[in-house]
Amino acid sequence: MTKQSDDRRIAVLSALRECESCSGEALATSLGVSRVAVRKHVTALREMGYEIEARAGEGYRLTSTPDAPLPYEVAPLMRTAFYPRIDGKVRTGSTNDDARALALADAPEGTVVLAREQESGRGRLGRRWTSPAGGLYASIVLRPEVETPQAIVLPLVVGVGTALGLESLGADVRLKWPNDLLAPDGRKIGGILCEGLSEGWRITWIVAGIGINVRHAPDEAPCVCLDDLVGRRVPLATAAAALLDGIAEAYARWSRDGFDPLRADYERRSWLDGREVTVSDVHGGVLASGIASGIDATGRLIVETAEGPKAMLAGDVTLREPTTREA
Ligand code: BT5
Repeated sequence: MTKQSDDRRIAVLSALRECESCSGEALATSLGVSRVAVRKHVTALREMGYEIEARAGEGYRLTSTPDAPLPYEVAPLMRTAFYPRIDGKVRTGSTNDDARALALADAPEGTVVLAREQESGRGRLGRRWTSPAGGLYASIVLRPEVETPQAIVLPLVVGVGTALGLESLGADVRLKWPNDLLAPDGRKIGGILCEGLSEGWRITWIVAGIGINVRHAPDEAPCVCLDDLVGRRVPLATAAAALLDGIAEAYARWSRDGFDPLRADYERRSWLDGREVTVSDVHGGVLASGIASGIDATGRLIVETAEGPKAMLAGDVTLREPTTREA
């Protein structure tokens, strides 16, 4: 859709918000478009989930706005100007797949895909991300100007940004290296999945995907939802705007100053520090066992093992305590 057409759709929506009942003709005249164009915009808005009644002789009436992270709801709530394009859907397969397709089609940095339900949401290593309606699923196209190995820290940067966003809504969150968001009691509220393409030392694109349980806590390993954490119903558009603002802030700091200055922000929220952990590789092989003692300047997890400190670049972390939970 062109910018002009998008602006007209927003204008149709604003007009519908302001009048009890607007005739197609009045809308067409005030916006300077044909009645056919008005009808097309109304159809498109309905497809996005807006309920718009059309009565013969009376015109159009907006009867409900969906609780969904739709661009026309999210954009006015955002502080940042980082995101040039926001696509919002009620339902999709995986926002990471949608964002990847946009990245491959040269979408600029900051292009976002949002949804409130995913049919095939995924976690790391092909694991499933349960994505019922009422969650927030977001994927952002990033094109960081760093060498490929430096981007390994991106899930942590996005984690800090996500925490900033959820905290602005009143949630107390912790970060579990490398990509989990937890409540202080260890229940999982969200996760981050970064996928990308590089050419040698240059990153072509990275899609940062974030899944947050907002309305419901799915029937998974101990998990929690945002509404329960903050004790009120958070509209999905509000949650999306807060998330995107938080991530834009952390990403801008990382792009400018690198990870080191963000390290304190990560460690302050780190759920693992001081706990006995086992870090495993993709096949379940143990890479390190000991006490997690922090994150280094490049984002690696430091584990104090019997043989001395070990710095972990990647892996799954389980606790070696009675509350052991899978990542
Ligand atoms: C993650 O993987 O935690 C990353 C999840 C990223 C999801 C987002 S949603 C938007 C974007 N589009 C996608 O398709 N994906 C991204 P991992 O660390 O591998 O954790 C997966 C594990 O978390 C599963 O094996 C379950 O144990 C658990 N799990 C699944 N769904 C959950 C949920 N909704 N809430 C809490 N835990 C969940």
